[in-house]
Formats: sequence, structure tokens, C-alpha cells
Amino acid sequence: MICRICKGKASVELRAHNISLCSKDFIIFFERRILKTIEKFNLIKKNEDKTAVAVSGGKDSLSLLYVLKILGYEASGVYINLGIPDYSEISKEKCKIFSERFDIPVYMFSLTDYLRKNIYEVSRFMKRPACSVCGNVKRYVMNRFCIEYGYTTLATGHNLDDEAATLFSNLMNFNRNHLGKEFLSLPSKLNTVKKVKPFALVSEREVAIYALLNNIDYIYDECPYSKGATSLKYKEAINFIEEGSPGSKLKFMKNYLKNIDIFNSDAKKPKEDNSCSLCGFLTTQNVCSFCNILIRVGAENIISDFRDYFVKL
Ligand code: Q46
Ligand code: ZN
Repeated sequence: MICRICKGKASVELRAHNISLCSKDFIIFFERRILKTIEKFNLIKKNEDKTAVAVSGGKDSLSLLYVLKILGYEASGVYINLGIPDYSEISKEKCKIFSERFDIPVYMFSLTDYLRKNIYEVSRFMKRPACSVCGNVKRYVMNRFCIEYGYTTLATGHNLDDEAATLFSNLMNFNRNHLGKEFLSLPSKLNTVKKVKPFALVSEREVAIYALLNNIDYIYDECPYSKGATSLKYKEAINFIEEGSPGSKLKFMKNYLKNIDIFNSDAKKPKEDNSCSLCGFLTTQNVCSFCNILIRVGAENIISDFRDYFVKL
């Protein structure tokens, strides 16, 4: 294999783009595509936005934080320790190693320090699946971090595989609340910062190669609660198509963006925005889902102490 750019020995074959590249040119190719996505979709403004990257210790989020720094954006990581035995200790360690190796700040919020309960125990109290409660906690804590510390943008490491699986599932289920939404960014509103996904058009494999070539050490294991997630089935189905027809995944997402208007007339009216009567943050109810968790575990008195729970790793 010959590198398309320098004609030296190629080490990466990208069938979706019909090119082979050496390590050096792959890194350039990857970083250019991220920059192009950020600029084309107006995700982050250089010298204006301050970005918090939601890091989990995995390859996607750590690589995203790394590449944003390389591209000259102001960014820090924010990590939530969910108290999951083994998994949380290892993922926290990976974030700490990353922060020290690349001199990029990562802040941690520990759920067990805050609530004296880990995510499993909280989910038992709520009588809901761990992932559903975890989703509420992560969304709230990450946004709260941004507001408390003056970050304007929250970036997540969702990649092309994640986004294509979500779109596929929304189409199969005719999920009208989600079809018609632009997946790369969500604008800010009422105490909620803008959310962006700069990796949404690069594949999981490309991110893994980028992490490897840049010596980014990450946790290989997935969270134990992710096993059996329905999204995995959609990913498998799309990968099967991609295998026989390289590039279909990217084409699927780009064509969706081009044709997004056809869904809009069909989208249901969103519920009305409200301020939570306890914390003042965005909700469609009287009390937001996070404060509802605090009430259920008998900890609503600690909502105002939030800022003290973020520590630098
Ligand atoms: S961290 Fe949380 Fe995920 Fe683990 S408990 Fe579920 S939602 S699987 S991305
Ligand atoms: Zn609230």
C-alpha cells in the first residue's frame, strides 16, 4: 500500500474514502476533517467559545479533547465518576494519565461523594434502568459544570457509528420527536449551553487509529451497563452494509443532513420549556429530572453546594 499523499509506505487503509495513508498523513487528514466539520457547521468559535469535553476515559472523548487542543480551541475535560466497581476506577485513572501527559485540565464530579450512592444504587431508588438515570445525571452535571465555570459549549465524543445507529433506529421506529433534528449541534437556551458533536462525521475506527497514533491511553472496556443495549444491534446492521459497500455510513448521514427539511413538517411540537422550581435549570416539568432524583434519595438540600464537588484530577 502506497500513501496517497507522500507516496511512502501507507499504514492505514480507509475504504470509505478510497485512500491509503501513512501515519503522518492520516493524522493531518483526520484533523483537517474535524476542523472542516467544526467550521462548516459552526460548532465552536475559536477565541470566543470555551469548550468542556465530556470525557469518559474512552477513546472518543479523550481523542476529542486532544484534537480540540491541537486545533487551537480552548478546552478542558469534565469526567463523572459514577462509582461503578472496577470500571470507574480504571476510567478515572485513564483521564488522570491523559491530563498529566498532555497537560490538559480534566475536572471530576464524583456521584458517590455527592449522593453517597453509586449509579446502581441511585437507579434502585428510582426503580429505573441504570442507563436511563445515568443519562439524566450526566446531562445535568455536565451542563451545570459549564454554567458554574463559564464554559459556553459542551462537546461530546459521539462518532459517525453512534450517530448513524441513532438515526437508523429513529427511522425504523418513525420517532417523529427526533427526526428532523440536526445531530451535530443543539443551540443553547435557558441556562443550558450549546451542545456539539465534532466527531459525528468520522468513524469509530478512524478515531481509534487517531488515538493509537497519538499515544492516547484509554479504557478498552465498555461500561458494564452498556451490554445488550439496542443501539448495538443497529450498529451491527449498519456495519454489515458498510462492509459490502464502503462509505455508505457517511453517505447516510450526509444525505440526512441534505434532506433534513422533509421531516420538519412532520415533527411533533416540542413540550414547553420551564425553569425547575428547585434549581432553576431547564425542564419541561415543574421539577427537573435531576432534582427529582435528589428528592427520591432524600438529598434535595445539597443542590446549592454543587460547585464544590468538581475537583481537578
Ligand atoms: S455510562 Fe451510564 Fe453509559 Fe454506563 S450506566 Fe449506561 S449510560 S452504559 S454511555
Ligand atoms: Zn432542578
